Amino acid sequence: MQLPPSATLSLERPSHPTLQINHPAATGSISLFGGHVLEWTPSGASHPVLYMSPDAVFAEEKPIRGGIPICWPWFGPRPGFPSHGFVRTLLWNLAEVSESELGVTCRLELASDSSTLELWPHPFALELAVTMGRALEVELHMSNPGTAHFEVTGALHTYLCTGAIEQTRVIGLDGTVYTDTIDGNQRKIQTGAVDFRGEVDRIYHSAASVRVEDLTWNRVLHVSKKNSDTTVVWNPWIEKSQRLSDLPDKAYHDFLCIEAANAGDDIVNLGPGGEHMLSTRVEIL
Ligand code: TA6
Repeated sequence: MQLPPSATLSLERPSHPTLQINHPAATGSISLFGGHVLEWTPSGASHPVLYMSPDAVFAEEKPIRGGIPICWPWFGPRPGFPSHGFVRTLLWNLAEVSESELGVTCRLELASDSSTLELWPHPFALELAVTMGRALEVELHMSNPGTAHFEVTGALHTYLCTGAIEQTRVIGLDGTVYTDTIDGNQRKIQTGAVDFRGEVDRIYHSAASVRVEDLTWNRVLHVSKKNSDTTVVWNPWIEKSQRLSDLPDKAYHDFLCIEAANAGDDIVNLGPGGEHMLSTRVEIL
């Protein structure tokens, strides 16, 4: 495939062919393994926007800890099956890379095959469209080429860098009902900004965009989305950071996840020929 001047394909990790983007508007990288946006930093930014664990494992079968994992065709744990589905540990095809003065757009594709049908008995076709420029836009297009309907949940599980989680808060969810997955899945109502004084793992029932205010780096991120009625906010805090082998013990301090999701009862039902697009957009204000 002919790549534009701002894109190169690195085979430094043979199992994870990686598109390196170096454009006047932004730098970044996308792994074909997992269809996984690894890095994105707009020009002039003082710090990267996406967090990547220094202990992330780049091996087949292992999800990458950081960037934007694609959770599909289910969000969350499923006994006997991989957590967050299986597409984040499959090799996607690079379909197209184009660039303009505004940035670079990459399209990756993944379709069902005999191995996926053993895991999940439905034909599917996915396309991931990633645009890296002054903003980061990620669209997951999903379609049902089969003859029977299917239901999916999923998320664009975005890891965002912070200068200090204790000095970071999320604005835009005040008054929103959320499911607190670390407190018996109780439904609660958010009061004011979301701040972090312990593990946070919540499914907010909201279609709204949010602002992530980072007082340490004096930076505000705007995170918006389309076709998503649930936003997952996660920080593992101390104990879970220590428990996750692909996260340094103190990594909780350095990131939070703001995930554009179709999770919980925000289920997507696709009939034969049906399509759905879930997207997220991140920008430094
Ligand atoms: O982001 C919410 C969540 O479901 C958390 O419960 C935590 O498990 C996180 O995803 C990471 O999941 P992973 O399977 O990537 O370790």
